[in-house]
Amino acid sequence: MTDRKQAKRLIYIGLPLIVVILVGAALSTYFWQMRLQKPQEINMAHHQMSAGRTDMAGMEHMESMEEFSSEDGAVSCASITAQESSESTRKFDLTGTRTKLKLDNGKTVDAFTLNGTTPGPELRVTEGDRVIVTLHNNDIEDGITIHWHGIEVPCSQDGVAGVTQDTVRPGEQFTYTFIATNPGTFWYHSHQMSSIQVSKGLLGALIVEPKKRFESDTSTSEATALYQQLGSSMLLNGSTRGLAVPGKPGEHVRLRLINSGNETIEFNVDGAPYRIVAMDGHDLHEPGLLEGTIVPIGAGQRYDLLITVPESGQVVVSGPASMSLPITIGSGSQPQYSEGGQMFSFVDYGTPLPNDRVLQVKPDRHFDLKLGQNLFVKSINGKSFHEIPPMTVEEGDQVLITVSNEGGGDHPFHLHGHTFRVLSRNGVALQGSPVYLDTLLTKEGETYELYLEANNPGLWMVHCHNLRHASMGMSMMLNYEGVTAPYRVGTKSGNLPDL
Ligand SMILES: [Cu+2]
Repeated sequence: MTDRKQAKRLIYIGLPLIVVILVGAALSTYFWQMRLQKPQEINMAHHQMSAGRTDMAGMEHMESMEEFSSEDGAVSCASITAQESSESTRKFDLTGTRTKLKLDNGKTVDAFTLNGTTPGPELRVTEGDRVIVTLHNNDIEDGITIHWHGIEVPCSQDGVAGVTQDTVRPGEQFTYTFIATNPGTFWYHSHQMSSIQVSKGLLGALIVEPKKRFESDTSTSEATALYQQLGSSMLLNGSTRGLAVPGKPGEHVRLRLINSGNETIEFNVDGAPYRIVAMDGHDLHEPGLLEGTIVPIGAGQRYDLLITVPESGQVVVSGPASMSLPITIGSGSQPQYSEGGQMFSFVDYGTPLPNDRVLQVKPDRHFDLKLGQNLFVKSINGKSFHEIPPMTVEEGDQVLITVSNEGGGDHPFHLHGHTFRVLSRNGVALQGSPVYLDTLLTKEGETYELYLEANNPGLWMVHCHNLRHASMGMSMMLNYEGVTAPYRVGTKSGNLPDL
């Protein structure tokens, strides 16, 4: 046989073989993912036991596994509720409904609304208030829940289907009670089939006003700007047309930017220098003036900007040109649009606190989380969904978590029930203001060290807030020893928090 003939034969036999192998591998991965994503029944408090795994990331206290397997003295998440308080009570009702929604650009979308709109109503309370929200489900078949993103609620009020409650079926209701302990910009959204239900509209802003204003807070007015992806449309406060914020020259406007979508949004601010006064609802210490700096806000994150309306005209805050949802503050002439600029970094923004006790803390437990991807799944330490062993802690632990983004795009790392402190980025300690977050935007190749105090016993989800990534496997648990889950995730209960 000539070489040519041989080569031809190789192609005829080899090529189809390779295609068959590749298709086979793809399909089996796909079905593996489906199986993982839709298990029949999983106990999120115990899943490392049923999986027979003890190879917890960085876990040094193996003896605790045995403790954990016995239920003696165990506490149910359902019994961990809000403390009594004499503070004032604020009550709200939210009703979820399926609808065909007509947007102000003429498009009609299949949406889920809360009280008839998406976003749902902005809930505004005061620091210390006892907040009572009754969620009703009109006709959303898969059931719905509400998670209070960034609020340190008691376990039973966290709104995660199959972990802290059952999904609320059509005709049913569920009442959430929590104390709004920390003033700031927060939001709420469904945590049943979150990647579907959030993109269909089950979300809204939650603003906790401070009881007493800090002297450093010089704002004279404020506005909320909630960005969301609804179907193929990008909305700002429910509109496709941008937002006009009134403001007289010299006024200090606190602009609460909320990114409820799945992608990072990079904001330009033109027309005046500004300060970033808070991130994820936590004020920064002595934030400096910024100009020509791009502000990247990851999915789930909130940034509060303080902008002084200039004498001559407007300030324009805008995302990428393709999004075309500008916020204009003040009247008068439009500023020139500046493209490019330096990316904002919190590593050296603001000033450190004089006596920062967190820097003296010696962590009791250390976890190492590598966010990445393999074939069709997004993974943490190479595993996906409930195959990822949980981080297990005890109340009172000082916990250090190292998070690395090893690929697959931006991963906004979100932790329920806690606020964490960012200690370092790529091995460099933060030099400016302390930064406390509930959602950390990680870019490919970055490594962060986070510190948290285990002070809120419960079962807490930890996941990427690109909810599509969460639905593809980048979702795990931070569990307290001795806390049990009375609910189950899976097709049997219909509780599918991250689908
Ligand atoms: Cu991600």
